Amino acid sequence: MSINLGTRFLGKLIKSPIYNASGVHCVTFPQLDELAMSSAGALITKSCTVNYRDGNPKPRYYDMVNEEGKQLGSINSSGLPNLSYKAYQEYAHKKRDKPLFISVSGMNLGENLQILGEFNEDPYVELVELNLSCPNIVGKPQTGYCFEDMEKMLNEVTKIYKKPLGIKLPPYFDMVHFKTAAEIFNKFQTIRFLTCCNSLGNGLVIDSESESVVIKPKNGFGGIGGIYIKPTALANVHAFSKLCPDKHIIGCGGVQNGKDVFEHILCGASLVQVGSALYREGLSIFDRLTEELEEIMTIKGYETLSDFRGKLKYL
Ligand code: OXC
Repeated sequence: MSINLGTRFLGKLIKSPIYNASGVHCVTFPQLDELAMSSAGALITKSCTVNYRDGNPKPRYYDMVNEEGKQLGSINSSGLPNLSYKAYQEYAHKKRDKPLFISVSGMNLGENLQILGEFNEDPYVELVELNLSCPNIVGKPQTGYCFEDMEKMLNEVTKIYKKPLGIKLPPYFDMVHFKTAAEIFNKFQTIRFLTCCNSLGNGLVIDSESESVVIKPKNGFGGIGGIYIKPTALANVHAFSKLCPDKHIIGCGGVQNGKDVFEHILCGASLVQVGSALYREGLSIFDRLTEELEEIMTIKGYETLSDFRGKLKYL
């Protein structure tokens, strides 16, 4: 039996569905080069703004692990440290043998219009994920949680950005919110993919021994990732795959092993991103996840991802 992990995604053949989540190992050019050389099927940059940003004060990332050293999850409040959109645009001009997504998170509508206006004219920029869900900018709400603002934003950006566009969504928790958000996305034909989902915003992790928070920004509040978020991520992947059948869904949240990748695809994901676990384990995680996914497919007798993609059974 021969297993093929390839996926057709917006006219491209992506050899493996597994790659990094924006934010992990993707700020600097050497980090991006390492992703390009790894067995990830694609790579995505850190969300970019008009200007270079240092991000929030450190410590701003903390890994939660159990007594056996197994990762439970993470909390971060990075605050969009990035090299600026011009830098990632320059990176897009470099030769590489796998697709590059550029994540964009302008500080306001004007910044998103400036960045996407320039990207629209550059044939080297092919795949853009517009991040409407960063929870860590002091004083700024997550656009994805205000449907009116989100629709306005999408109306404006799709007027100037004519290429296929993806949106990175915050996690939603209410059936009515899934439906309302999906109705907005379905109004825009150029929105071709939805990434479900960003971290669980504004959690609080504390250390009872020191009686303290564990990250510095926002008095310890930050986005939660890892195992804690997997059921929420799967719910968002599955809900939007049903409600937006013409769009690709990219799964993100709680991926630590091949079974997690399998489950995201079973719920309808075309591609699957890895965040917290990549941060902890490093780039070799892509080899491990690939092997583990192939092993599950072999046992189940699946040769391609479409043999099981979206085929979740109900009771
Ligand atoms: N989600 C984001 O979109 N951005 C980062 N953290 C997060 O959880 C950040 O840069 O703070």
